[in-house]
Amino acid sequence: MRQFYEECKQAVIKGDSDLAQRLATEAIDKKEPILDVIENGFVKGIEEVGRLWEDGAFFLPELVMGAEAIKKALSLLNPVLAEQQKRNFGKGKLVIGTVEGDIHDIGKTLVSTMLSANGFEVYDLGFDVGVDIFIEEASKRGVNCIATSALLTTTMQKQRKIVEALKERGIRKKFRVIVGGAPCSRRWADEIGADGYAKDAVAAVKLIGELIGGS
Ligand code: B12
Repeated sequence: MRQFYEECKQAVIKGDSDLAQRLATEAIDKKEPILDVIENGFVKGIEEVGRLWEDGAFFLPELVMGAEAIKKALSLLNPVLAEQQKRNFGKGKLVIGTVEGDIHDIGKTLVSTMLSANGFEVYDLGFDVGVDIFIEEASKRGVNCIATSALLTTTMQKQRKIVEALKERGIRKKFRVIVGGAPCSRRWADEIGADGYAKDAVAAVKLIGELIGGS
């Protein structure tokens, strides 16, 4: 791994927000490919924090500090990422959010940024978004897709609830429903009757482009 990416990774593992911000600024100044810096540097750091936490080597404060550090870096990098990735092949409109009970929003925001950069009209509803809010906002905004993020095995059940609620209201066919987040999979999407799953932000742009890009 490039030394610079390693430094970005370590800044997140150490939970050092100042260092993460300095490295993000350096990446911008040096016109680094921002998606690579995010995925090969900062995201590798938060994944390692997650592993250390799972192993019992880290406790909640370290998890929170790691999350703070990557969020600080991304607050600087996301706008530049949007500029670097700017393309205009998307025509679709969508709402995106992290499901109710779940406050993990780092990956969701990355997906949202990439979709906006690729020309989609994105309404980011934030995190801890209730089933009814997803459906009300999607109807109100006239979107063709509801994209949902879930990072917990408990909260991913809300993705099923969204599909069920759309069916109950007789409006399932109006929207493509996409699922994402670490515990999700193609199999999970099939099981709950969603229209698609993507493993990361790049795959999400491709998938959503295929599903609603031409509409
Ligand atoms: C950072 C983090 C936190 C931060 C979140 C900060 C924030 N604002 O997001 C904080 C510290 C707050 C946190 C809290 C908790 N966390 Co946490 N957290 C993580 C951690 C380490 C990283 C998540 C992350 O940001 N990854 C980086 C991003 C870029 O990746 P991503 O989210 O997966 O997103 C990518 C893809 O999944 C995809 N994607 C994401 N969303 C979408 C949506 C669509 C539509 C598509 C197509 C694609 C897509 O594209 C993204 C970009 O590539 C994970 C471990 C892990 N490896 O996932 C644990 C993890 C998710 N957390 C966990 C837990 C248990 C918790 C807590 C319950 C801990 C506690 N006891 O309080 C709380 C829950 C709070 C809540 N109610 O939500 C567990 C979940 C276990 C489980 N089986 O459910 C994990 C897996 C850690 C572990 N190994 O045990 N956490």
